[in-house]
Amino acid sequence: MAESTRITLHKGDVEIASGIPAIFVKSIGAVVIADLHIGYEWALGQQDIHLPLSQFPEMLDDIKRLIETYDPDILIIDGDLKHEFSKATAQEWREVLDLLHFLDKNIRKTYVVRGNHDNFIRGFFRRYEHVDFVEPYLLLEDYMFLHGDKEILDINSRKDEYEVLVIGHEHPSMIIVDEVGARVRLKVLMTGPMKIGRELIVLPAFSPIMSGVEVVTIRVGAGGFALPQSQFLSPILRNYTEIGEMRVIGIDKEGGVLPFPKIADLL
Ligand SMILES: [Mn+2]
Repeated sequence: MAESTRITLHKGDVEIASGIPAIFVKSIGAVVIADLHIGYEWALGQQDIHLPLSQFPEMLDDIKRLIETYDPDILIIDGDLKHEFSKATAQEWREVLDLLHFLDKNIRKTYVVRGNHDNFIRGFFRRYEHVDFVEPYLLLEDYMFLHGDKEILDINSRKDEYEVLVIGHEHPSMIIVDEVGARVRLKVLMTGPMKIGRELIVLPAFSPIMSGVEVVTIRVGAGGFALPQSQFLSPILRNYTEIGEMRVIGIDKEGGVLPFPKIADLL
């Protein structure tokens, strides 16, 4: 993993971990990740796309590295802990249980915020003392953590209770094409103002095999283009932001943390 400049957001309270798609929120001692999609390989397998390896060991290693780096009191999984499971295989359920067991033993408190893929798992959480399942969002200090697949009234009606909304769901990524046509894909975190006077942070997918939505494409020396506002997955990005005003920050295991200007200035 590359060492790189640490980028901070929200008056220095949010730090971006070098190379791992996660943030650390200092005021609440929390590492925040989103979109693990455990079991995605098996869903692909149903469509006869067979990946050689499970993504799970890499995600567990990344979580261990985040714990070593930040020694967090809290881990927040901001939705889509798992993907869609067929009932045929037990492997994906085992991975979910292995992860929850590990978190229960190693972190004082884990919150799993419900994502649109997190069906049929509520019952699992009863067996863990230090892991809670919350829906539809979690409010802690200056922050609201919400998965982001749905717009909810509380974003507006409770806006005096938070300053920063943190979502996942979008899996943002960026494509850079150089003069000879080489393409690089980077996961990106998006951040910028919301029309209701709050800040938004959109986390990239924690899953190493989720390629992501191409939010912006930059052709070196020839300008770039952005996904039209109406084509974003999350209604929060579609309805509460001006996409051009959002900034993207690349997060890459080899490249580290790579800040870019706001999208309007990249085009
Ligand atoms: Mn989702």
